[in-house]
Amino acid sequence: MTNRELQERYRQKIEAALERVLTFPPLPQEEVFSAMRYSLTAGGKRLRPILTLAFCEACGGEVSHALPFAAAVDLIHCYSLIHDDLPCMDDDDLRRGKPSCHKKYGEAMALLAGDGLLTAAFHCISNAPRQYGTDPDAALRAVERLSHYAGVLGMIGGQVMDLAAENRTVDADWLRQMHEGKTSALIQAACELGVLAGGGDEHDLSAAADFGLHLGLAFQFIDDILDVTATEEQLGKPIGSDDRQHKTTCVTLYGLERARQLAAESTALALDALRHFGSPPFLCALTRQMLERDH
Ligand code: GRG
Repeated sequence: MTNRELQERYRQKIEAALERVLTFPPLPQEEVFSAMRYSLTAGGKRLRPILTLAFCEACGGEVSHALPFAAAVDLIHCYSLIHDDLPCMDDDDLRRGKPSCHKKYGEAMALLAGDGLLTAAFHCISNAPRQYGTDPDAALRAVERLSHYAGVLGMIGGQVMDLAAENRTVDADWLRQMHEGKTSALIQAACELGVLAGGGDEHDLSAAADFGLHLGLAFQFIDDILDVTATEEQLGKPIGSDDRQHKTTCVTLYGLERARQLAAESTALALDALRHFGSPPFLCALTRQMLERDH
């Protein structure tokens, strides 16, 4: 099977797991389910849940054991994007080429849909021992790791630093810490949860966290670069939003050429971290693919 075919196979399994999370009988709360489904099925790359499945396999586990963890990570990712687009945050009207959740459902429903996805993520993991026969200790540890990385010391903390950086110039240390929180943290969670599902040990967790940190930084560098070099059609969201909000990015701080070098250096560090797992070809290819991405 080629790497592309394996990626597609992972994607289909993730979509099916998410579909199970989103299937509800007709209820008076239909509108919030509809808003959750709208954003969750809008066509994201599914990078994070794919990493969860791939790390599970890299640790010798079965992909089916990682599905509830992978779904949980993508539910949190989707909630963060809905909230990020709200007028009180980045105020973006377009996401993945479609009206953002609040544009379609209104602000209150978008806020609740994000909250609903966040809550569903932790239900998904804590219910996994009952629904999928997941090891309860692994599920408990997964809740701990995911809540750490998604919380104020991780993704939310990164967003707080992002808001505080609007309309002022921040230095390289600030930018790095902000990127680690906003972007690397959830990617680290995705990788660590794969290790937990695959029965990996503390050394595996630490190597997965190291990989996620560097892949996340490379991913964010490319995101900053695409914000000035890509088209709205490619990205499916407005371009130049960093500039409009007077945000410091790796492009404004270092220039395009150095930003590209930094992305390549972080990619190399991510590939180094994969050596702990015997450099699985799929994960190596995915890591390189993220450096070349155009959306
Ligand atoms: C916690 C209130 C609250 C909001 C969350 C953390 C956060 C706010 C927002 C982060 C949003 C953001 C733009 C993070 C940077 C990471 C990033 C580049 C996300 C886009 O990820 P992709 O490209 O998205 O994987 P797709 O659409 O492919 O799923």
